[in-house]
Amino acid sequence: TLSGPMVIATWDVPNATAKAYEVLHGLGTALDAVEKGVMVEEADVENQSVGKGGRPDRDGHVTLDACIMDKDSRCGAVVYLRDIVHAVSVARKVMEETPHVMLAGEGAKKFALEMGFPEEDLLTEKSRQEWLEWKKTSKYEPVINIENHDTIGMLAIDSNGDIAGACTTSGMAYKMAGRIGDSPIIGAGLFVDNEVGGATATGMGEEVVRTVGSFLIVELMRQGKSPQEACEEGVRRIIAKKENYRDIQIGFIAVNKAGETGAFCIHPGFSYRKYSTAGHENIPAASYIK
Ligand code: SD4
Repeated sequence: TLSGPMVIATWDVPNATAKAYEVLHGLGTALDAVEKGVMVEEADVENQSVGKGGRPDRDGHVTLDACIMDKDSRCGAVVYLRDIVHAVSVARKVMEETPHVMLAGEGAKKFALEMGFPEEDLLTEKSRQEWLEWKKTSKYEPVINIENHDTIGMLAIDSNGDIAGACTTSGMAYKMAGRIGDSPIIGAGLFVDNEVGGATATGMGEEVVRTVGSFLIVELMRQGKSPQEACEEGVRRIIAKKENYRDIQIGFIAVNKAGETGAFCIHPGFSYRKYSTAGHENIPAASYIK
């Protein structure tokens, strides 16, 4: 059974989980915790898979995807958002201030500016130089476990026992212009059902979308699987549908209403951060390929 608030996040992102836990510890909501938590990675230019400093698409544009979901199954998302650092906060505004769930591209940016978000160039010199280097061959070959941190998906349980989640990314490096991944798609990159638990994904988004990965995992937990068993089945489902699964990485994390957690991935190297009353730790995920 649950003993106090907790948060988990994809990859080893101690600053993000510490921020989220600070919110939870101050009796903040899970919704505030996941937003404030993932914002840390969005602002961190060293993380080249999220927010400012993210790797661009093949035309040199950084485009962000993000979503957020709360205890009442309210949700908001932005896709293909440019020039705004905190995509997750725009997603939250979509949830709270509009009759819609998802805004894209120009419309998402217009809305963000109306809401007072600052406009900013997201392409750092480092990411620009790497892109120019990539352009020499222009080969789209997503790298497995880039730098051991990537898209951030976060799930939190607050002191009321309520669950919320958020997911934010700059997507696959050098994607086609206009490409949207799993991360902003409710049910794919993130899903929360406050009666059951939550799940979120990282890795090759196309595969997560076509198996509706996070929704699948939450439904498996509803049927009685542990978070660990559910994450394993989520990965197995992808492997069953993908002949060359060895070429890709997928990582899932999940938490249930009792605060039990689980994680599973295709290739070794994926881990998740957990911050609870028991402490703050980086937990390596078991993998399908040993
Ligand atoms: C996407 N799932 O856009 C994200 C990106 C990611 O490893 O996690 N990359 O498909």
